[in-house]
Amino acid sequence: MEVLSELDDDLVGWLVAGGSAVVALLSGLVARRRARRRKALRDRSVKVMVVGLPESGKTALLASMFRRLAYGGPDGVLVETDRATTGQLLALTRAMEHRDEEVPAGTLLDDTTNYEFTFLVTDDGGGHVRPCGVSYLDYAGEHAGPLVRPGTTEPAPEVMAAAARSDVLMGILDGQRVVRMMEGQADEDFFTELGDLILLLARAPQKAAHLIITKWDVVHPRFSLADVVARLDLFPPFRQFRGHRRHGVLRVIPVSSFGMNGYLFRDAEGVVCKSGKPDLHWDPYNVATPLAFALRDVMTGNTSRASEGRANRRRRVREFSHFFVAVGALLGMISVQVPLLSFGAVEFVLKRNGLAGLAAVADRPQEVEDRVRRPQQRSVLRVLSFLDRLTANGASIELTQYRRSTV
Ligand SMILES: Nc1nc2c(ncn2[C@@H]2O[C@H](COP(=O)(O)OP(=O)(O)OP(=O)(O)O)[C@@H](O)[C@H]2O)c(=O)[nH]1
Ligand SMILES: [Mg+2]
Repeated sequence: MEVLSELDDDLVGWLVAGGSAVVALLSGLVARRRARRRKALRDRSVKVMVVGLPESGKTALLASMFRRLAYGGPDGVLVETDRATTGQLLALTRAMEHRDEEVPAGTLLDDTTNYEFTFLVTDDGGGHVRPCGVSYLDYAGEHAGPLVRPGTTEPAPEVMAAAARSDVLMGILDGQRVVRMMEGQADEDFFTELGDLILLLARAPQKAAHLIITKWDVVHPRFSLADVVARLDLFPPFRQFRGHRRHGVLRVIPVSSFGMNGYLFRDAEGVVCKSGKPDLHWDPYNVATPLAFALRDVMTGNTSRASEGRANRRRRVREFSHFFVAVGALLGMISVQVPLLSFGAVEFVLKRNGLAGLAAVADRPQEVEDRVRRPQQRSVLRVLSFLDRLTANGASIELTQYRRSTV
């Protein structure tokens, strides 16, 4: 009997130890699963990558976008960054604005910077919510050459990585070179580089793509956007690219960081000058439109992909923009499923009517806002409505529409 009871004690001890090991293992797995779920839903930031050669106007555009979006407006939405980054951006805007300063110089090869912008929304009760953001990489245009033309030298790894993870690719066409193209004097490399850029955009069908024409102040006095698109359309790679079947939208957007009012201009020698007229101020043109379309197009493009096949099929989260998944889940239109074991894929399922809701969020966020209650949900919709208004007032041509109207 004694032997038996000793055995029993051992057995009980062993079972207890084994049991608590199982409990510890399970609770570890559950904790890891929670962390994976949080991670899958945390990234509510749209990643934007501009692709432009040296001198094409990337840094001036960054400064102008910040200027346009940082001061807020009637929607109660503005963008903010941390103190150090705000300091860097204010140095750039001051250089554009101040009569005694020179516009920003070219970005140095090692000065690649990722700018993280957060939307700050003042809610109805006067509180502040930070529902989502945008990241934007600024880098020396020298990296863009090897990025668009593989096989030469390698671009910096951080530039390569940013291009791979971006949700939106914005190819930059330098307005000054566009004018020469329109005059029939495009330089030797113009169409080769344009072809390379288009190829890069074409190879990334999962991303939203825009072509931005910078320095519109030098183009517009002589040529309209329709003129420029009609000319680009004579270039076969461009024509093929815009006719390519895609989920995302494809736009051409003109911007001018100098603005159209003549405050900033180049003199006959090509030196950048600032007007001495006291009532003229730096007033960039259409510079927030690319960013506004970026968020909207990410939502629209991903919604269209999610609608493929049966509505309630499981999809892998990583195949969609993190922003789209996180916003869809926040608004209750998607449910995110995380397996207990860490090697299983994180998936999402569109909820009943989720697709209609997501489509409405992409196209008419205001309509969805009436239905949601939580401040986080309302504020993300407030940002989308704000950007919607920006796009409605901005200049652009959607190329799929263009094809329909001209065929
Ligand atoms: N007319 C006109 N010139 C512009 C505009 N934006 C930029 N520029 C000029 O174009 C030149 C290049 O602008 P940046 O913004 O430095 O170009 P970038 O693409 O950042 O160049 P890198 O940093 O060298 O790759 C500068 O001399 C600017 O003054 C614009 O909207 N209109
Ligand atoms: Mg630069």
